[in-house]
Amino acid sequence: MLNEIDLETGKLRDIKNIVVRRASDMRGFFSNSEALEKLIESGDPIIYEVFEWKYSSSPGNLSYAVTVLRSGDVGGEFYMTKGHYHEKEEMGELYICLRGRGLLLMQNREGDVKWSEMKRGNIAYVPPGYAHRSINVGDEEFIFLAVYPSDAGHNYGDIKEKGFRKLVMKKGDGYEVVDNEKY
Ligand code: PAN
Ligand code: ZN
Repeated sequence: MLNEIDLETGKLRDIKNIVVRRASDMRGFFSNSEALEKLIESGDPIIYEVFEWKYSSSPGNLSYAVTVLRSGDVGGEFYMTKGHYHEKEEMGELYICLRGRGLLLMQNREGDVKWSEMKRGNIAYVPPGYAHRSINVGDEEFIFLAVYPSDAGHNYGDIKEKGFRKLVMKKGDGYEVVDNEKY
């Protein structure tokens, strides 16, 4: 029940599950698929890793996970997580940033879209009904802790099909949030 996190690196002492997402796992998620294929051919780098702790999946329980999102871009679109709605859409989530600079992009089925800038110490709330994706807009790893109901589940299908309403692109030393023409 008691765990320990290194607040500098996000490293958890006890981990129940690790998910590694390489470029080849991200087909369908980045807008420039040609650039993604090139990246896959040039060594298929890790885009992000998720280190999860869970007590039980039964209703009423909470789980948490540290995500380590690498720095980079695919055809100008910053490295990001796949993003998902929760299978149980009425379930929200809490994000706490430990390191780096990121954005948390959120949208709901009614067409509302919003994003929060994330830096060390920021706490962002994902309300029920909002799909969420993290984007690394900095030049070091973006690391955050997420806390969510254990039975929330992940629905990636809708995002893979249509994406988010907005893309986060490189612009000079910073970023810009632009409309996703394919949405
Ligand atoms: C997070 C995410 C994690 C990876 O723990 O699952 O950052 O992102 P994807 O699941 O979109 O690949 C979370 O939101 N859990 O509910
Ligand atoms: Zn989630």
